[in-house]
Amino acid sequence: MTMTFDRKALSDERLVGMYKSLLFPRMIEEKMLILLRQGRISKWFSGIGQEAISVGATLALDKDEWVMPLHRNLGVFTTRDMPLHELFRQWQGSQDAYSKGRERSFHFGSREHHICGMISHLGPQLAIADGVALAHKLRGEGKVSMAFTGEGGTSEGDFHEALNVAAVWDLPVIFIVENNGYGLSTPTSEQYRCESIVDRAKGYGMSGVRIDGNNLLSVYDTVRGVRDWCVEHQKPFLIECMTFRMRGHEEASGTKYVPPALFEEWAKKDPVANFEQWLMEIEVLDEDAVKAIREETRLAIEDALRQGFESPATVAVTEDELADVFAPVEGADEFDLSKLTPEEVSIAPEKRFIDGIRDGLWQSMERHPNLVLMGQDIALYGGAFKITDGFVFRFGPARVRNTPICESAIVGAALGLSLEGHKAMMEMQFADFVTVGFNQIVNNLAKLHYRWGENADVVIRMPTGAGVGAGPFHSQSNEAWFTHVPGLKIVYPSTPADAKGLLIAAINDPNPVMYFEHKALYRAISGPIPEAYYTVPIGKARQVRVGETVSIITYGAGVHWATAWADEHPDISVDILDLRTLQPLDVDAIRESVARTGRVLVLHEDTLTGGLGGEIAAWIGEHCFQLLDAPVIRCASLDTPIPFSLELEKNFLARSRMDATLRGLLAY
Ligand SMILES: Cc1ncc(C[n+]2csc(CCOP(=O)(O)OP(=O)(O)O)c2C)c(N)n1
Repeated sequence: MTMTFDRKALSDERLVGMYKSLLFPRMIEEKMLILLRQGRISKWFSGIGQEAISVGATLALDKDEWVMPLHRNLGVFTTRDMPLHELFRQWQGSQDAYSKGRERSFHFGSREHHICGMISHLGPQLAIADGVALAHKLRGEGKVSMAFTGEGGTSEGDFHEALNVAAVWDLPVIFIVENNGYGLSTPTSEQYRCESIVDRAKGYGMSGVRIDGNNLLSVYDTVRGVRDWCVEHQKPFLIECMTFRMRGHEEASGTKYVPPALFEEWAKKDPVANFEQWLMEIEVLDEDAVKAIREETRLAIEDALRQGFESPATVAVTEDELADVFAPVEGADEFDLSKLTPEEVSIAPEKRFIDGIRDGLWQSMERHPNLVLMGQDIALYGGAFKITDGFVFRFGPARVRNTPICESAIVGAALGLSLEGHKAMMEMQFADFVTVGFNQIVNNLAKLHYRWGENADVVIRMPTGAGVGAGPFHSQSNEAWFTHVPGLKIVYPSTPADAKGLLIAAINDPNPVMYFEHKALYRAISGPIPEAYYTVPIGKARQVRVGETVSIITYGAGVHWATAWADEHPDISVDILDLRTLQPLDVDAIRESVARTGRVLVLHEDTLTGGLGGEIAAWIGEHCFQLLDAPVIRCASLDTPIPFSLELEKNFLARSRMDATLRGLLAY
């Protein structure tokens, strides 16, 4: 035997229970390999040889502590007692499985089991654990969260961001690195230069330890001790578990690149065989008992498999597919502005656009004690645009949180907060910087509900747009990057009152909402803002003017350009529609506007090609063709990056071509 075990105070019964937990995923996997060869399941990422990590670590946590597993962590799912027949259904893509056939293998989670499903991108899992741990910390609960990564995944920026945030915020998170020697075919020598990954813990101001990942009792004892330490000291911890991947990256990809001697060496360290042998040596089990346990496990697997394969055939129902993209919104119209009494509206003082955002955020913080704000410099400094100035004094630094410069981790943390029943608002310092948080938004937040029914109660505020000579990286309009992604709601107010009401509605909505706020409007636009707490419904456009000659369908700064143009041309009857929400679009309002005029200009500050205007024009072409007297015309900004010089920027912006474009449309 190559391994030594220290049972400490574990009873015989407990040791046998742990053996069963370890054996179960191994025997399931052995069965899966047979099924794979028979073509009864598709892809399989094997964790054979690594089971002691998943099983030991999960056994060490309380059952209501969230785990963020990856593709080789079957042992997490089985140790959390997820019914095996339901797991089989998941792997077959059955409609009655956890992800209703929409996700593969381990890309799903279960709130009941406190398991958060991975996305393929690996690293994003880590920051979700930060958010969960933050929720525990805010509520003073003695709980941890635990996230897994392979050594390959530690090369991702997400690893750095998540560990750094956990350290800076003193979050009780356990980060487990399963160092199995290879990331697909890439050996550790081509993955990192440090001697061991745990050395990095020091760089984060974090404690860490490297252990034998094949020794079940080492893993269990270490993680249990670390768990208690994290709870007591309110700090994160890094554990590097040394192990080996005994099969290919996935079953179809082979192992040619692995020297055969390594397999021989690690076969001797097999976690199941060693533990089993030791239990026999110390006479907790004998050969008959082992045989009986194996037979009992085999029968349980066969039975679950039979049940799993009894699943009815998948029937695609388009309405159901579409309905699951978003979580249902309850009580959406409870505080609808249109229901305010005239007195409430009439006492509305004249305020700036920025005040609308600020008031909406302030009242939401009062209304939702579980709402947490996160962003760079948003606390004492009040944010780059001073929207949260003073918030920290009223709501405290726990709920108004400065963040390190790490957009991806903060979006991930927002999702983690949501898993634990919080609402989260993240302020992008500039909408341009969303690029470094893009993956978390479009792949994690957006797809979550459709994939496994969880909701991401997150609002991301996006200070956007040009007009202030700020150049290519502080002026972009990037809403179209997100309108294309199913699962995100996109709001874009243009008036102070809408800014407040739409922000409150976004925060009340349990789905991820991107809230675009045009920086050039912050202090340039004023209007009445009712003092009351109210919402402007998401998905409803605003008829700015009713006209007969030409429709201008627009949003954001475009609304003000259109209004100014109409004021300058009192002889032309202009119909102006402010979309307010870009996803979902208020197609009824669009149709009504087209019906009134028969001539449509779609106007936006975003660049032309691939902008939302193309989508609106296509929709009008498909649905309102007979109402049109002229082709739908788009007026958008130039297909170039946004230049810095004010002259160049003016030329870039759609507004500079608006007059000529409208004249062309009217003359058609
Ligand atoms: C962002 C991203 N890049 C590449 C991949 C493809 N890929 C999937 S798993 C994997 C190897 C991961 O290695 P490691 O983190 O060591 O985990 P292991 O598979 O060894 O358990 C790669 C390259 C991916 N899923 N996501």
